[in-house]
Amino acid sequence: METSKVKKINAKTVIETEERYGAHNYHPIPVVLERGEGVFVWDITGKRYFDFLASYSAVNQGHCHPKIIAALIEQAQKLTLTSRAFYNDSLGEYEKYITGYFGYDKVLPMNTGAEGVETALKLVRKWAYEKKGVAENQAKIIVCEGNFHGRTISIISASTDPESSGNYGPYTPGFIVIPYNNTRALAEALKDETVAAFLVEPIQGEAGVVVPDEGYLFNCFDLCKKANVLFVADEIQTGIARTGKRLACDHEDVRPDVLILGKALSGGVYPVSAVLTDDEIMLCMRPGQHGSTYGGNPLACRVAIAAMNVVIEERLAENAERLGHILRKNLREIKSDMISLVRGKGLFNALVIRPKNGKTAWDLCIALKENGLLAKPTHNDIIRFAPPLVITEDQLQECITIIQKTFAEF
Ligand code: IF1
Repeated sequence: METSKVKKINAKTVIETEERYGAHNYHPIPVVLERGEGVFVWDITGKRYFDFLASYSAVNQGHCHPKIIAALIEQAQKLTLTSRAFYNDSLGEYEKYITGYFGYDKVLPMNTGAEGVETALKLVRKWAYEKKGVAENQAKIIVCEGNFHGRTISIISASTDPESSGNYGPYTPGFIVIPYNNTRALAEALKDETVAAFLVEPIQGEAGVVVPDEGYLFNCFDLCKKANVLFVADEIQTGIARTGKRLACDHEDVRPDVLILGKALSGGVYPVSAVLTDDEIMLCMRPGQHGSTYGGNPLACRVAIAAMNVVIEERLAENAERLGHILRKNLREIKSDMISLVRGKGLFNALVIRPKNGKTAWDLCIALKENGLLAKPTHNDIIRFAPPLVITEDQLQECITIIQKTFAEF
């Protein structure tokens, strides 16, 4: 019998092929992965790594979780896409499940996080004109310095990062930018009666896991309520147990008027995002006024239900809360003049790195990779540490040892 010729590729060939035929919109850590399971990934040489990025918190449930993969396979053999021109037997069940899980009247299903954010931007504008009475085309949306909400033209129009927005103009108008973690600045901006909403990350991810002061979210929500402005939480990265609670807003008992989810909503198996809100806002969109070919497809629905069940069954929020304290305590005990700050909540953490002898966060990530742990810097000097939430205490201890060893090498 013909044995399958397993053509062993090598990393150099893979990287060169991407270089030649792919857009250069990323600068990946030089490792070529071929398999993932739980907290582990393996490269094409068979070397095993702890994944301390978890695909930017999309793989909270661990790589290739068997229950999520089983749901994918079962549905994939039945019906993957109907478009919304017709009903199907999965969407209603998913809508009931996810609105019950997060406590909202309705959900608008989309695919990527950016599409979820764009949908929320459209919703709050429509609400402003049709419910709040803002004059047509005058609605404003307040955002924070250092925000990251995605890569579309309207979303980068709100960005303060030149790398995200440079040379992509002309930009979508109607955004007011205020400092993050500053309720006085929000109070001032809310004096503008044309403001529809305040869009905020409960913890700023791309900015480097910037955790605001205790009470910030609660105070912002209260100010918005008094100003008849919608509080919109982008929990695409902070949500779904990552910070040690169901949502990061839960730490302050804040119920966002509009909740945006993505990433781990599908456990890294399939693009699924969602906007959840109540009827007064959601029903401003009527048939034909928004949509998406793949939004709410049966495959996405079955995968998302399975992924969210795993979060509950495996108590991922509790695990993230408990292990996050252990991780930050140990990171803070590392004696290294390259670590200027450790911050985070749950298993959403970051190190702020002080370069030394020309060595940077990037060099540390290369050394971590050599020692069997994958992480990636953001903004040159910050290393995000965000493993899958299924990590055990023993595995975390192994990772802490790797991190300690790596800093000792510098
Ligand atoms: C990249 C960052 C993280 C997000 C929040 C919306 C989106 C994201 C809070 C959009 C996406 C991803 C995008 C990816 C890298 C990663 C990232 F560094 F870009 F900012 F995680 F911090 N809101 N974040 O974090 O969701 O459309 O990507 O599904 O663009 O490089 P998406």
